[in-house]
Amino acid sequence: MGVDFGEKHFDRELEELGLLVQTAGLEVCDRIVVKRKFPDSAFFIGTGKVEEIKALALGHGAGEIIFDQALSPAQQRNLEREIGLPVYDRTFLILEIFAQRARSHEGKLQVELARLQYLSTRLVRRWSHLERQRGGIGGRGGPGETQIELDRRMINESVKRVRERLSKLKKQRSTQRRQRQRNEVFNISLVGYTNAGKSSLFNAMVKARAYAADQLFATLDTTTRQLYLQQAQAHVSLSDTVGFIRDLPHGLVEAFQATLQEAVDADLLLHVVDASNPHFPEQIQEVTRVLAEIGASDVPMLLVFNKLDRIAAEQLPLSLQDTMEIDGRQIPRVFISAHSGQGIDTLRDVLAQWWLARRSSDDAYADGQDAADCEQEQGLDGQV
Ligand SMILES: Nc1nc2c(ncn2[C@@H]2O[C@H](COP(=O)(O)OP(=O)(O)OP(=O)(O)O)[C@@H](O)[C@H]2O)c(=O)[nH]1
Ligand SMILES: [Mg+2]
Repeated sequence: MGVDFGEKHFDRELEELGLLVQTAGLEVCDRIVVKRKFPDSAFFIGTGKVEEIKALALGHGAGEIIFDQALSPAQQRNLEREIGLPVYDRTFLILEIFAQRARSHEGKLQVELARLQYLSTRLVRRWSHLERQRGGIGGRGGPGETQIELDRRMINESVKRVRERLSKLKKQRSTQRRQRQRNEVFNISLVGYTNAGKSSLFNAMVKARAYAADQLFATLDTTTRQLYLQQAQAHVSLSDTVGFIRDLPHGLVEAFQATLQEAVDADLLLHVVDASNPHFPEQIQEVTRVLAEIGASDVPMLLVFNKLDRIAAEQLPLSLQDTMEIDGRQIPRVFISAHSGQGIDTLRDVLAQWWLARRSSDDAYADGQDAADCEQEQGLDGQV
């Protein structure tokens, strides 16, 4: 179910929502798109449409209704009551997928935290009918309210516990990261919209076998491998990370802070883009936005336009290496295909050049520091 509010980048075919649904292990039996000027406060859509959906769902024997947009707890509840089926929104679906996919201890904790937070915002109003039904009898604090209080407290306690465990893991992670920094290894992080081909590129570059699949959020945990740059005769570390998506639930961004921290601390971001996806400009914007949100806007970036093999001949770029402007910055760009391997050698060359330039600027900086220290010492000596 998609509601078109006339926004520029509305996904009319509900393609991405369909992929999310499949990734969650469900099947799409129908797709409905309606136009509205603004959301109805009670039902999000008009009541006529609600009836129509109800009839359609019955005809298909559908098990649930999923909205592409975020519903308020009240809208969700009203729709469920009218249609007689569970009604979910995109946020819930994304959380569900993350819960199914999480493998590592840390990943599971992060998802749990995000789900608890999502739940706690719904809880009060979910239970409000109880509050109204029974709460009035004995004045304030009827059974409904007590139930809410109890559930609330339980959730808050769980949130606290999970947070504590996560912060321990975060410390371990930062120790590992410091170790890498001490070893003076440059860190390169793959970032990008989900399904762009980050894991495929990772596998192609380091001959690893990270899970790559035509699913959204195939990767949830960070994997790091050594990457040898022949031209620079140096090793760097390359990390494959979780993908981003439009309207990434805020709770998830917060919960995945530790995983996303990898990007913030990287020396270079390889922003992988699915160049064959017609929505790629919006996807780039979304990734840039999340990077800003987590504080990674200042990390140097290289755009990697992937899936070159799927671009029609007449749309192929003139040059496989150029720059692209994002938010007023000229970002170097390389076109590749993680599948056919085209452009990967060029990417390696670009990385080696980056490494050499970075190394020499670091050396210059270090020399500068030495000189400054020297001067300072001399100055001090002079004073003494
Ligand atoms: N045609 C083509 N398909 C590709 C290419 N690179 C990746 N794919 C496909 O795109 C899909 C997603 O690839 P992944 O490597 O899992 O993408 P990802 O960015 O790691 O995705 P998430 O981990 O889900 O965020 C898979 O079906 C890949 O086989 C490419 O160069 N060409
Ligand atoms: Mg992946």
